[in-house]
Formats: sequence, C-alpha cells, structure tokens
Amino acid sequence: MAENYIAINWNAIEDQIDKATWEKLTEQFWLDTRIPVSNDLDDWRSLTKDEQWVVGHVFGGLTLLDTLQSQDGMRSLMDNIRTQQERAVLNNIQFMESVHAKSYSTIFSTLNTPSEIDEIFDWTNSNEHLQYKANRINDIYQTGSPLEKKIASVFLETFLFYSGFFTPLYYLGNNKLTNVAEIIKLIIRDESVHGTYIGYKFQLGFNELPQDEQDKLKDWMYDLVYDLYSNEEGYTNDLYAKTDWTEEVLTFLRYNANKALMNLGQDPLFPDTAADVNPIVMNGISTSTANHDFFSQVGNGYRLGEVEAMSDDDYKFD
Ligand code: MN3
Ligand code: MN3
Repeated sequence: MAENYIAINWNAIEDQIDKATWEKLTEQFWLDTRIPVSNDLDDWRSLTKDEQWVVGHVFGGLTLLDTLQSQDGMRSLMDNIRTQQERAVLNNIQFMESVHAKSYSTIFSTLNTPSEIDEIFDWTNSNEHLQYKANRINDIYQTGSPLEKKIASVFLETFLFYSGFFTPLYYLGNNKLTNVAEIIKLIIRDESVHGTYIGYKFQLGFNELPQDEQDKLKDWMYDLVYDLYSNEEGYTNDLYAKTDWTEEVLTFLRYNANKALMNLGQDPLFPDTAADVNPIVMNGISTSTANHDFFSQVGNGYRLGEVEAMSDDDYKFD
C-alpha cells in the first residue's frame, strides 16, 4: 500500500503566513485585459522613435523574466514546500506570473506594429545580457538547493526586474502612458508580496542552518548579487544606450538589490537609498493607481481595488 494521500485542511493552518498571503494575493487578483491601454495611444505617438524603442525592449525583457517565473521558477520552488498551504500559494503565484507575462503582449498589440513585435522578441531571445540573466537564474532553479532557489527567485523579482520597471515608472511620474503604468504597478504590487513571502520562507530554512552553513550560503548569495549586478550594468547599457538614463537606472537597481537582500533577512550591500533614486521614478512608484481618471476611463463595469505598491512596513510578518 502506498502512504495515505493527505487532503489539504485550511482549518488546521500550520503557518498563518500562508493563509494571510493567500488572502492578500486573491484579494488583489487582476487581469491585463481590463486595463484600457489604448487610451495611451496619444502619449505613445508623442514619444520619439528612440523612446518607443526603449519602451518596447524594456517590455521584451520583462516578458522573458515573467516567462521564466511562470514556467520554471514557481515549479522549482514547489519541490521544497514546508506546508500544503504553501503549495497552494505557489500555485496562485505561478498563474499570476502567466498573467504578467501575457500583459506585456497586451501592451505590444496595442502600441506596436507586428514587425516591431517580431523584432522585440528576436532581440529578447538573443540579447547576451538578458539571456545570461535568465539562464543564470534558471540554472539555480534546475540544480540549486532549496534555499538557493529561493534566493534566485527573490533576486529576480525584487532586484532584476527593476532595470525594466524604471521606464514605465519614469513616464508615470511625468503623467505619460498611465494605463501602461497601471499594469506595471499591478505587477509590482504582486511582486512585492511574492518577494516578501518567498523571502520569509527562505528565512525559516536559513535560521535552521548551523552557523558555518549560514556563513557559506551568505558568501554564495553576495557573490551572486555581485555577478548579477555586473551583468545588469551591461544590460542597462544595451537597453538605455539611446537615452541618458543609464546612471539613474543603475542607482534604482542598487536600491532594489538592497531591498531583495532585506527580503532575505540580510544586510544591504550598496550605499544607495530611496533618497538617491530619481524623484520622478519614486513619485511614479508611490502614486496610487486608483486615480479618478482611471475610474472614469474604465466605466462602471470593472472596479479596480485600491492599488498601492507595498512598502516594507505594510507586510511585516512578526
Ligand atoms: Mn511576475
Ligand atoms: Mn512574482
């Protein structure tokens, strides 16, 4: 006889964080198809060709990373769960990663021509630094230890996405492409919960390790963050060559690398703080997305919940 197959019992919760995260994620469920991206067409036409190039390729890169999360990231984390509810939460996250990946295609199909879309995907599927980033993380998903996989996931979501998120937040801070930015803010809101939750599960396992293994894993983690940052410098140079934003993007990346380390319960690495980030981008990230214009544009059929990117304080687990 095989062992008994055990039914998930939500009335016997082992870890209240699983239940709280499930409730938060299901409350903030959304779909790309409900955001009126076509209202941004006038803004889009006002951008220079170079600006349009950057926006399109930013979203190409983000598509690749969300594809990785939806196809391999969450699946690999499911191999090492502590509770059955944790798997349910990861199921939710995995589906939303597919929504994220698809949402960029909604943006492309509204703003770009078919030949532009083909070129964006060709670039995405061959850019050296973007491919390095995706393969470096995926190698850890395929062959890493359970704790290494969680580190990879948090670095990807809380750090590496932000070279791309910079652009829509910058335009939002300038009151442009606000519906596109609405989608990005919904994604950032999801990622904020994902990074905090997976970071929390990491810390449970990390704290059980003996001191020498903790030290070893810490060294591995900081080596990885340096390696990824150095690759991200190359990626940012590729992506932003047609702008003068490169240095500001790198500052934003270092600020978010620190946040990723903090999600994992570790000390920040870089001196950069929120005060160093371009205030227009910080303005974009802090703007509530539930603005009146937005409601009037979508009409009565769909009411988006209050949308705000979570800050560190909003989601304390203790
Ligand atoms: Mn995602
Ligand atoms: Mn995610």
